[in-house]
Order: sequence, then C-alpha cells, then structure tokens
Amino acid sequence: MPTNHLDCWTGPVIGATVGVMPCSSDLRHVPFRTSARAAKRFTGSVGCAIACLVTAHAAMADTATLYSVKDATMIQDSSGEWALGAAYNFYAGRVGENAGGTFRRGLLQFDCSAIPPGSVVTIVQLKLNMSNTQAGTHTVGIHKSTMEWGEGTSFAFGGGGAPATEHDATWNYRFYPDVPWPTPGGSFVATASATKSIGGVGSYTFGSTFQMVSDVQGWVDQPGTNMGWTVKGNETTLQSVKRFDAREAGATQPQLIVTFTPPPSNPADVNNDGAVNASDLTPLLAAWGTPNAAADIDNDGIVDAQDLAQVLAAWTG
Ligand SMILES: [Ca+2]
Ligand SMILES: [Ca+2]
Ligand SMILES: [Ca+2]
Repeated sequence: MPTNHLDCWTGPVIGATVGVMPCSSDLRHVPFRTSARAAKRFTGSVGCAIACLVTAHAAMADTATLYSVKDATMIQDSSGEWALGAAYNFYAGRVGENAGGTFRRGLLQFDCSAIPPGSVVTIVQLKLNMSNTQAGTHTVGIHKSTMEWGEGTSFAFGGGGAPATEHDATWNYRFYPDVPWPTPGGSFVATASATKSIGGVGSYTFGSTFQMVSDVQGWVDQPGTNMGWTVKGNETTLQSVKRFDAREAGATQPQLIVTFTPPPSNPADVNNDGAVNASDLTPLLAAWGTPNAAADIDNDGIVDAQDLAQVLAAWTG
C-alpha cells in the first residue's frame, strides 16, 4: 500500500509565511547602504514598522496556479535519438536491466507572465502526479535548467520513447536535430532547488524552498532566463525510474502554485494598502538609509528625504 497520501497537496500556508516578505524583498537589492545618523532618528519605530509592512502585504498576497507549457524526457540511448515531447508522461530515474539500465530525465517549464512584473514571490510549490513506478522509494530533485530546450511531437506510451521530431529535447540535443546540449543529458544547476522522496503512485508536492522561490523570482524579473527545471531521479539504482504526468495528460498535469505580492499601483503607497497616508510613514522611516525596495520610491538606491517628499506629495489621507 503506497504511503504517498501523506504527501498530497494541501495548499499554501499563507498566514505562516508572509512574514518573510520584507526580507525577500531586501535580498534582491544590493549594495546595502546605511545612514547611521538618519537611522538613529527613527529606531523606536522599527518593530511596529515591520509589523505594519507584514500586515499590509498579507492582505495583498495573491496566488497563481500555473500549468506546464512545455515538458519532455531526455532518454539516454546511444543508438539513436528518442523523445517524448507530446507523450502523456515524462520520466526521471534509471530503468531496469532489461531496458539497458539507462537514465531518464524530465524537463518542465512554466510561463510566469501571469505574475505581474515587480511582484515579490513568497511561496512556490510544484505539484506532480506520479502515475507509474517499478519499485522502491527514491529521491527526485528539480534542478534549475540553464539552457533553452524544445518540445516536439514525438509520442509513445512507454519510457522508451519514439523517434525524435523537429525541436524535440533528447539526451543529446536540446533542439533536435540541430542544437546539441554541451554535455549529453542536459544543462542544469548541480544542486537541486528542491527534492522529494517519491514512493507509490500519487500526487507529490515539492517545496516551497528558498531556492524554488529564488528560481521563480528570477523568472518573473527576467522572463528570458526562464528555462524551467530538469527533473532528476535516482541514477544509481536499477528500476528506480518514476513516471510523471505531463501537460498532455490534462487534469493531472504539472502545476506550479505561486504566492506573491503584486507591486503597488502607486509607488508612494509604501505599505501597498491602496492609500497614501500616515500608515506609509512608519515603514518608510523604518527603512531610512537602506535600499529597501518598497520604500525607495524614486528608485535611487536609498530611502531618504526625497522619498518622504514623494509620499507627502501623493498624500490621499
Ligand atoms: Ca510534453
Ligand atoms: Ca499605504
Ligand atoms: Ca530614494
């Protein structure tokens, strides 16, 4: 009896996690500069200011469910180029001895354009449905892909694949038959952004992890860098391969659930509550002398009197 029901999707825990938002925002801006003299004048308000900022952001948090726009399997095979661009499934892990003991690696990509530019991503979860397995519980990792790859029209029901079609990703090519990977098996960051222990058939949710949030934030900020993730399983143990449902499977396709805080429509609305008033002064003063993105209204790298002047000028009460 599979125990995977314990891993089923339970949804984002918004209330427990919004507190990290101001930190995430700060981390995106370097270099860090301070004005000790200015900061000293406002130290009494820091605690309250952080609380206000968190509360305001919590009210504005939004969640988008994105579906895979491209998915494929890299099939290790020295004799030919095989692919599964249009198949119902993708695979990760090592097949059995009878199938050659070769590797399978999945490729996944999501379109993040539904998340407005300037948003701060706070929670990212990847939900995959694992629909067939041979034996055992194995760790599967998602690794940020570092090169663009394609999805052709090759189709097969099994993990052996079908002859690659134009633009298919294969073990040797990121776009078959013209553009090879620099190294067969794909290009991706060696350290996984998240891992998951995958046992029996069922739904599994990766993350949220700091690195997944970082990956998706990067894709929101610079869509041109979005190459998706490479899904890598256990490549040591025979028969460790896991079959996951691809976008072509319909209802059980890969889903990326992203919680984010959209940017304020008015830059002077520091706490992003829809009005420019006294409640914006506290977070602005608490961020005085720092490059805090929310409070640096004129975007010159430091929160100072010019930003305060903009809040006062845009006062709505
Ligand atoms: Ca596909
Ligand atoms: Ca406000
Ligand atoms: Ca400024």
